[in-house]
Amino acid sequence: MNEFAPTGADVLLVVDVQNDFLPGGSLAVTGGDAVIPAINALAVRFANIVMTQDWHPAGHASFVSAHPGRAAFDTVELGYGPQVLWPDHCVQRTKGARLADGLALEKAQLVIRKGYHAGIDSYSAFLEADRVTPTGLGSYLRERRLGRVFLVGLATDYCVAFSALDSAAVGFETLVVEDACRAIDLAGSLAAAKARLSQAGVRLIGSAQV
Ligand code: VGL
Ligand code: ZN
Repeated sequence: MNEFAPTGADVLLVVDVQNDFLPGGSLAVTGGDAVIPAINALAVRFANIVMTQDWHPAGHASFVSAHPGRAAFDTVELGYGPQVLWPDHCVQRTKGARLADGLALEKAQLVIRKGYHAGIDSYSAFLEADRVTPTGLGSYLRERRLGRVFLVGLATDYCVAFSALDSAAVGFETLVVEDACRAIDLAGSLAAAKARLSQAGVRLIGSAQV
């Protein structure tokens, strides 16, 4: 029996597969659309699917437009620590914030929205960037007795990596399906994220292994 074959206690966590992160979007991830068929193929294997949706109010603190004089991808200090300034993206109720049309995820049971506090970003599906405000996902998974967390989506080095690190930190066995993710890769962020994931015991696997 393949050790990575999903069981009824496993969950596929589909991170931020939204129009703004796809080619043509305001924060397009190179090759971002390639994750869609990979995720659809994986989804067939899972009984439990949860999705996340980056969901910012206009004027969000992570938006470069909220910091006159700064450039996109600069880092500034906010109350909770360093924050990369992103092009405005995933604004609530815009087309860019919508989940990608090509996802065949009618089985998904929960959509966790994150980043909706105007002054706090949230790369992680579990914990906002202040590192104390929970999204509720950890309790949801525990109450449903879901154990292993398989992550896919966008972007490998930001929302997927931060979600995977927090998943492992709260005690879930955690796996990232690498070929069903794509990275932003800002100043070495992909290599740094992969090192942190390995250090935290998160397994990096391929979808052919699942
Ligand atoms: C993300 C930057 C800003 C992501 C979200 O989904 O990885 N990255 N907001
Ligand atoms: Zn965001």
